[in-house]
Amino acid sequence: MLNFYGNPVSPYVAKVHYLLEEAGIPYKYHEVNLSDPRSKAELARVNPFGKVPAIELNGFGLGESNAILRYLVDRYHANYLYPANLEDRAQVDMVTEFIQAHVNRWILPLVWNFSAAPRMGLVPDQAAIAEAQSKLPTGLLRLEQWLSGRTFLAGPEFTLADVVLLPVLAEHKAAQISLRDYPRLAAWYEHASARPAWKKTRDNIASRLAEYFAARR
Ligand SMILES: N[C@@H](CCC(=O)N[C@@H](CS)C(=O)NCC(=O)O)C(=O)O
Repeated sequence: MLNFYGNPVSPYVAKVHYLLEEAGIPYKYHEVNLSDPRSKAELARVNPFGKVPAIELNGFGLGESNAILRYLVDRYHANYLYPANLEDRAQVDMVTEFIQAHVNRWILPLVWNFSAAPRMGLVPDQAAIAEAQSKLPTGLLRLEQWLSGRTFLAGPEFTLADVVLLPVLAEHKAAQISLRDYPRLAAWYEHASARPAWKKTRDNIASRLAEYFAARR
């Protein structure tokens, strides 16, 4: 059985969580308390970089969300998400890396500072908010342009590139981002978020988050 180490506050964890549901991979979830040294020591045995998400399968430990996603689709033969043809695969990788570096990278601090931190009684970092708000529109605009004539992010079918964006863009309201100026992206989001595996993941994360914040107030 695959062991999956996560924390409900992390959108990086949500990416792996969603892939597991999307591809129908059975797993056992372990919640990591990131402020407990014992919980982090256990995590470090699986991911030497000490971060969530992490997975362990038959003694093999792995961290870094995108590396985990690629490993899981290959290991569990979820081939529909990651084409075998080298050029098609490279396009999925290109879009995935762009999303990570120029979109998800900036949505994360907004979610944290506008939503998670206040719910945990922490003071939001205004400089991080300002930086993310200045950088994110360029990334969103490039994706908006890229989506011209496309239904999915990298090719004619739903792929890993879509998996990487969906759980993070799903936080756009928490991040105080309006999709009004990005109609193609809004249409993509509407379409992608109707997937049954995403609805299941979203509900699961919402209930874990509610418990998480209740325990910290
Ligand atoms: N690049 C990593 C980022 C993972 C990451 O930053 N995880 C955070 C939670 S969102 C974490 O584990 N923080 C705890 C720590 O750094 O001690 C990925 O894509 O998985």
